Amino acid sequence: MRGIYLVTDRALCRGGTLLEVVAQAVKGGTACVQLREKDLSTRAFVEEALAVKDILAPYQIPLIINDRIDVALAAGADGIHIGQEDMPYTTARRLMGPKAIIGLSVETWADVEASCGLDVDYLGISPVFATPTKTDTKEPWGLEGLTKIRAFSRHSLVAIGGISEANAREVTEAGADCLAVVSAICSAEDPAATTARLKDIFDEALRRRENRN
Ligand code: TZP
Ligand code: MG
Repeated sequence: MRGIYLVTDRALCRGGTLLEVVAQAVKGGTACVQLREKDLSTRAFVEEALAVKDILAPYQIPLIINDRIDVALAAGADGIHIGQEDMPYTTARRLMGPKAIIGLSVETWADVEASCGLDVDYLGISPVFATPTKTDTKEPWGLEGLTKIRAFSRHSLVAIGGISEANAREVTEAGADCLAVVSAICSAEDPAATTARLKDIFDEALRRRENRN
């Protein structure tokens, strides 16, 4: 999985409803969508996940559910994203099965080391930059931290936190396989155009990175 990774936040959706923002991000070329709902009822979350799955399925874009394995299973999502205080990885893998995509946030170097022996599908590098979208974060990794993790880890890296068109190139050059974005897409006036521009920046920077290596 490589490219732009939309993480939703319904409160930040300005250019339309959450479903409209997802559809726009698909039009713009997002590679993945994660539904992240902290306040929705279980029933509404499952309904939303099914509706988003209908939008993504024709394009084979994976649907990831943040934290809620019950919702992921109920909706037949492609995977889940877990943090350090969510379900332990091995339990999540047992519940989700061998084919599921499972992403794990790493917030400290100890988290990175502990992830070495896990067959997670990607690490969420959280946060790369400080962001008003999530304030209960640990110290941002910065580009230096991301570079260090890239050199150390065999896993795919999904960078998250404060990513926008202004820094997408350097985050990609530092080693991100995906740029996970909340506000830059959800709050954009034109989420499709913003996604497409982020994707262009990512693709170009990835080409450069691969030529360099
Ligand atoms: N996890 C770490 S930072 C973050 C999450 C969910 C929020 C990122 O939001 P934004 O608006 O892309 O900075
Ligand atoms: Mg979580």
